[in-house]
Amino acid sequence: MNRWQNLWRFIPLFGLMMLLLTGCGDDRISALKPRGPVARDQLFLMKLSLGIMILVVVVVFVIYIYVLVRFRKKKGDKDIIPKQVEGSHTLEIIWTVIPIILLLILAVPTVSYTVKLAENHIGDKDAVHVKVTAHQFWWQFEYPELGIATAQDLVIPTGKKIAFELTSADVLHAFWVPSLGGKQDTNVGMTNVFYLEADDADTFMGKCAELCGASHALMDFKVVSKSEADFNKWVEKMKTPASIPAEAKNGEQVFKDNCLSCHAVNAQGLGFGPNLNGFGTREMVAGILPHDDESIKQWIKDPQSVKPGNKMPQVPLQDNQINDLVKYLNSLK
Ligand code: HEC
Ligand SMILES: [Cu+2]
Repeated sequence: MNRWQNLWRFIPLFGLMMLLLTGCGDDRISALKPRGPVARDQLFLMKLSLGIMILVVVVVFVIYIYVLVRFRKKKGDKDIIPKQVEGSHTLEIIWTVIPIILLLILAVPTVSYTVKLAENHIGDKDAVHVKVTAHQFWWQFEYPELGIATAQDLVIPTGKKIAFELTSADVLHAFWVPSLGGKQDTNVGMTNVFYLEADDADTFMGKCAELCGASHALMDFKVVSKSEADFNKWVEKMKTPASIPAEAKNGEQVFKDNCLSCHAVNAQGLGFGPNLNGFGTREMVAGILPHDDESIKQWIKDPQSVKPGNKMPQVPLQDNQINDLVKYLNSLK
């Protein structure tokens, strides 16, 4: 068996790796399964450029193989050099004009979509304005016109343009929700603008797409799209102070003594850490752990073991204080 035959045997392995490593198939985080108009436009551009490239490769290879076969050295051919052709106007025009046409087909939609997708919709009466601030390693979302702020779960209405204004509090990050489109960098001292839109109600996964430190790979967030009515209900809820049940009162005190310096728990407070208003309804804890009591305890006991290098300190607490905190945090709805 020769070298090449050995290589063929790896093809199924490469195929499998491609499927696994690209995360194919999850339509809550796939640019190939668009769930909104921006992602659809971007997928169209990908298909268009891929299509043109495949066309060029196929045509070149067909001509190449045809020439190899048609003009190969035949039995009896003497070692002669074929007739040399120099300067053919027809051929030169053909191979200049065809690429120009292909580039135009590619360039016109690409440039027009690039301009369209960078439109600034802040201030449109039909758009929702969201200010995104990326932090090592969490996401802060403010809705200036609605008077609310939240973190980790970005809640949006379906069928409306979400006009983003993006910046960073520390280093370069990038905001990416593959199902809805993107991505967009967040830079310190600068604001970038773009918009996204979701077709239907679902939860999409978001990622930081720019290496930003030890826990970059854990800097996940969620985009929760709701019907307009449900979104409005959510906004009202966020503005109404949570009613803390009696069994969570101890926890509230522990929180005030140890955590309030960094975490706001009101409608639009911003602090060193995420605003925890509405924390009880978040899909995840710290963006990556499943939302349950065990995860909350694990996070409070040792945040660094969950997200190495994050900025939340380990606060020395008794187990019963942590249990009280869990009750309190879950009552923030
Ligand atoms: C010095 C500031 C600071 C203090 C004090 C602090 N935290 Fe944090 N906390 C943070 C930061 C920063 C994060 C974001 C970490 C990340 O995800 O990178 C965070 C994240 C969290 C999260 C996850 C938020 C989410 O949306 O999933 C919870 C829950 C939390 N803290 C609870 C607490 C509790 C309870 C206390 C008090 C015992 C506390 N924190 C004290 C800074 C602080
Ligand atoms: Cu990041």
